[in-house]
Amino acid sequence: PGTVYLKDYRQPDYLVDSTRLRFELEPNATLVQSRLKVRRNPAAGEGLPPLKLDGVNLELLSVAMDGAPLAAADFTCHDEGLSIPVDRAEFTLEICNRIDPEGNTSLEGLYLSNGMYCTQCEAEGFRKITYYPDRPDVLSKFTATIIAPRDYPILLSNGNEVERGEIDGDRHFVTWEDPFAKPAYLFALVAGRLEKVEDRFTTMSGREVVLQIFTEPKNIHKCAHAMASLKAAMRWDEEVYGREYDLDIFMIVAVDHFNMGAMENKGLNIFNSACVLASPETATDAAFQRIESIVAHEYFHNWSGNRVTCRDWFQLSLKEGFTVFRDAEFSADMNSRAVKRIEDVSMLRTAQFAEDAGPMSHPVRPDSYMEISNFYTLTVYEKGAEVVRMIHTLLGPEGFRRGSDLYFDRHDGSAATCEDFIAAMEDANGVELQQFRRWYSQAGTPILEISDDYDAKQQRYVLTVRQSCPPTPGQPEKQPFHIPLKMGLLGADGSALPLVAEGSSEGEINERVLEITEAEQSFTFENIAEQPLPSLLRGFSAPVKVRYDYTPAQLRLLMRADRDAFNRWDASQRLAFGAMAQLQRDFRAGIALQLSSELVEAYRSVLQQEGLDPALVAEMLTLPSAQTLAEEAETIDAEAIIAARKFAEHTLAEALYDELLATYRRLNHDKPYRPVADDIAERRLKNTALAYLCVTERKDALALAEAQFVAATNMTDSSAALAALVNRADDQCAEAALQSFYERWKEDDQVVDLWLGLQSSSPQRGTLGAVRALMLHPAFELTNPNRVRAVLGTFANRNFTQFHQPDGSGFHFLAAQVIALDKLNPQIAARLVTPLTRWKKYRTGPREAMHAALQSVMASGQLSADLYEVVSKSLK
Ligand code: DPP
Ligand code: ZN
Repeated sequence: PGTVYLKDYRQPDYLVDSTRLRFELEPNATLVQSRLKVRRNPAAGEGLPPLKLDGVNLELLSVAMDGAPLAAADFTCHDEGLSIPVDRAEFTLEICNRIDPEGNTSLEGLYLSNGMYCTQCEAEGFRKITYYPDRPDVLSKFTATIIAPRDYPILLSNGNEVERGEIDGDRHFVTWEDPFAKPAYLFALVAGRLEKVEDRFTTMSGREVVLQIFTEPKNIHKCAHAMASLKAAMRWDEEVYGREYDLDIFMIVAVDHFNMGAMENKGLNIFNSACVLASPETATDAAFQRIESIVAHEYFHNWSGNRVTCRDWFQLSLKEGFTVFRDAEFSADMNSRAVKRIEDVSMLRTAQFAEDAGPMSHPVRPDSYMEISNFYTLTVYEKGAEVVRMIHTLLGPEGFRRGSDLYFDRHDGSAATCEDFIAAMEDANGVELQQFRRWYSQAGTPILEISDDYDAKQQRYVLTVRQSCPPTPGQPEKQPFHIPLKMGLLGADGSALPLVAEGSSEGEINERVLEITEAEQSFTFENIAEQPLPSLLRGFSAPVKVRYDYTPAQLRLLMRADRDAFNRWDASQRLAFGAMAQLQRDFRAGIALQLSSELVEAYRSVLQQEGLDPALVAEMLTLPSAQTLAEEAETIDAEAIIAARKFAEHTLAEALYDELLATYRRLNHDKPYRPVADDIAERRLKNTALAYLCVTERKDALALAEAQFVAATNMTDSSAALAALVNRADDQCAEAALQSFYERWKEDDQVVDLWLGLQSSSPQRGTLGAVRALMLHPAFELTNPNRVRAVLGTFANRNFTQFHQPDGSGFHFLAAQVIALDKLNPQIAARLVTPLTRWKKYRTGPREAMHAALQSVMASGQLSADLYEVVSKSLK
């Protein structure tokens, strides 16, 4: 496969003013007809170059220009599309082709999912439907007529329904017209036997919008939460960004077979069932919150993505980073802000930092790709959102809003770049963000090494910050970043010290954003009456690593007293990190393990401290995951990480048993289920306590889990109890619980996914055997990405203990599955191989075994472009 470079971007030679599509749906032979009004792009240069259309896996039937059929000799048809000679500046092109939705297991283009037709066109799926300039900077007005047998009563596409009727007795049709010009990746079509729930929303200008959610009939009772989330998101976008919805109808469809979480097609969002369907009996708190954020995310794309789209796929973060930032702020406003931030940062630090340090490391705006699907990454999404958040921090909320207003105004109805976004932020605020742009072009996680000096006599405190960034593929040297470092200073009693920068005339302030722009920089604070304790990078104000030598006592003070809830949690993580690092060293040195008493006592204080948000307590009591420890390690010693973590968990559980039990009892009350922040927080702490109690494998602890499992009336409590049993109880007891759970829920796809994932994530010996058995279970399908993620994704990414078995069996098992999957669904195969790509960071032993597993994938035959890119870059 070839490589595409950002530097090679050229404007499209031709524009498509309108696109008329006609589909005759048949499972193996769907007929697609298109009529395109094509015009030479005046901005693209002189002359009339050939018209190039993308097309993959299509059976071409005919092409006509201005009504005249073209003979095969009049144009070129190859594996990736058509090239048609052109002799006029404007013309109508008519194309007819055939496709096979049933045979399409890649889930890109038009395919069948449980008998329902649906589409996924981002990024380059439209070319699997018909020949077209499949690039985001070609915007066109679409009309689509869908013809289907009448046992597909629901026929949907983007925009407004304009016509419907009967055809030859047993078929019917519906025509949809989208008044907004859009690129092909936002096109959508759905056909099936679906039911809907309907609601209404009145926009801020008083227009009424019909809201509809479509599902298979069996899931119709699971739409209420998504509907409520949608309405909340619509209101929020009006209030916070001044953005109003623009069509008269907004539709969501739930689909079982889906590669992504969801897709923001104009007016017709298509969702992975798992990201839209929920009921208290079947969905966990985490699922409720995920649905709220994804429904909002896709809705927010209507402005940040659809009204203003991307010029080319290198600009993907323009819409994704910005929209993730928008949905994160929405979720923070709907729930606990601190906890949302902690969850996002945990994920970023664990998975995005690892990506940024691995062979696929790329800037937020990549310079090149072989297969764009591989760049729907944590870097583009999550780090991209952090970059937008830093702009928000630097400009403040009002300044940021001025910038976003200008951005939407300037670029509405067009395709923009990351550069356009920053320029709008600059112009709206009269500031200059030249150096800040490096966040878009330089890969890697910057490191801040911070030291300080206090002069008691002068009452002067100096903070010195040195920044660096490790080399990444193709970028050996980095220029300094522009980094907002939010910080404060604490006195010995934990009080906030007033900060006055050198020469400042500001009044008393307790928090500052230091702007780091140089490789080394010092900041001086005057009139500091005592030796201060710095609270650094509050709220995780930049996606960087901070190195500062805190003592355990200082960390405990921050945990107890910092005003910034995020940094209280972060201090708990640093303390745990230190303790676990010591355990890992001792394990390797063959010294008997002993857990730092500072950590035990810090956790005890957290459990005893009154008035804390229970969700924050739960987060503070959660040890850094094995994956997080691995990311932080210079060389990953999986065995030592597993041993250290296991020992720390056991020691904490035993030492704090009474406090944990008291916490559990206090929170284990019957309350009608509501997925609201306060209740979610209580359940989270209760179930964290239960998991710890069960780590001891004491009979009375396991009895609590069994009792909760039997009594639970919501999926959060039920699955937490089941997980505690599966992870800790003897096989018989766990098996019985798993069986009864499956019997009860086997008809429910979302619960079955959860059931599969619970088993794949168990750290118990023998899980690989269990995973193999699960793949033979009737519920498992290799063609269903949710099943693959539940069983294989969970095993490889969330079961550090079993995946890293010293004999390498986990690695070879994963390689074999990736090879099989690549034949069916390349996108998912390329995702699944990720854990093996980190082989270079491992200690010798696992390192060679992972490398061999990866080589076996490479040697297995013809790989898809998706998988080839990831594997070949990782073997380099
Ligand atoms: N559907 C994916 C998302 O919303 C890609 N646009 O992030
Ligand atoms: Zn998105």
